[in-house]
Amino acid sequence: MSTTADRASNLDMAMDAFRTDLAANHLAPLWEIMRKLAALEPAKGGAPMHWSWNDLRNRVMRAGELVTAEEAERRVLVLENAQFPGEGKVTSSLYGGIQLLLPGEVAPSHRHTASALRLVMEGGGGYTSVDGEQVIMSPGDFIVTPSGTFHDHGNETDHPIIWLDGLDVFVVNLLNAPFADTYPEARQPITKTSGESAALFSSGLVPHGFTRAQGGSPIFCWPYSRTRPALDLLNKAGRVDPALGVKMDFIDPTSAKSPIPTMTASMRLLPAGFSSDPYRCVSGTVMSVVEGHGRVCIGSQSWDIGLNDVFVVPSWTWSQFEVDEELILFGFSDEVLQRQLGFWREERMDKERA
Ligand code: 1HN
Repeated sequence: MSTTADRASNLDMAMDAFRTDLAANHLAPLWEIMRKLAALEPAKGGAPMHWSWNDLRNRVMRAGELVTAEEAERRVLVLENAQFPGEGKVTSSLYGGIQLLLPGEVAPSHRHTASALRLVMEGGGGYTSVDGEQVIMSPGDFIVTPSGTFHDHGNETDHPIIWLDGLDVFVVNLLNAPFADTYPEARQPITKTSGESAALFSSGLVPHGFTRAQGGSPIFCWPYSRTRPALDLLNKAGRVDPALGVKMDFIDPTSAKSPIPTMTASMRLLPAGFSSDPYRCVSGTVMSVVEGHGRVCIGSQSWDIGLNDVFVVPSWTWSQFEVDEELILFGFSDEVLQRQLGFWREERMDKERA
């Protein structure tokens, strides 16, 4: 006579055999992996991260002694989230890196499906050429190279130029849509005057009869000399969100949308003495300090933050800021993509209740 225990062990053995048979036939029982596929809430957004500018700068300058921009194609130290070693991911969906161009160097022209955004961290006067126009870089400037546009970078100054890159390569690769090629020469031909795209599309004017067609942003640079006074004025006007401070998103003025369809980039001002309400959202965010000094708490970790430090607030992780000296923070995330897909969620904690 079979006992309950016998029946249970027979069932276990049958299930083991079934599992083996399924695996051999490229099938799997959903009931054993369902929660992995449809988690109760985000848990794999990466770890909170912080890199100090001193460490980043020293190491990227060391890379400058060991490899040229031309040899490397792009001389970049990839920001790797500790939860994704070896994957080149700064968050679960985004790529981030620190790029160096030494005096006289050119990073040769190429194009790819992935879009790139940049925040200039150190050294004015270098350029990125996009779509036949040299875009001059100054610290704090936000610059984009839309999907499929040839782009090369050059430094004809006497000082190093360093910037933060963000790319949507993992989104492109998830969809298995990557294409890339190189321009036959290191520099693409310059067919436009520097500032031409800004004058055409970014001064509250558009060429007579212009209508927005498909395609990427027609402007490539959002100068800090315009961003900074706007944040200042809005701060003085009292437009300070208790969690986010004065937060403004970069847009393509001809579409009022993010200049890159997969990534949102923002600049925010947190006033001196500000203590933010804790905030979390589903978009893991890479941030860097453009000015000022303070402290950030991300999940259970906390760091002092100062000029050009880079840190990561992972998806659905609480962050909170304490400000000593008025902070200007740059950030980029996949927010626009998640909003478009209907996935967007955010949550604020009222400090009075926290
Ligand atoms: C790229 O083209 C640049 O153009 C930087 O500066 C980083 C990372 C992966 C793929 C392409 C650039 C990149 C990249």
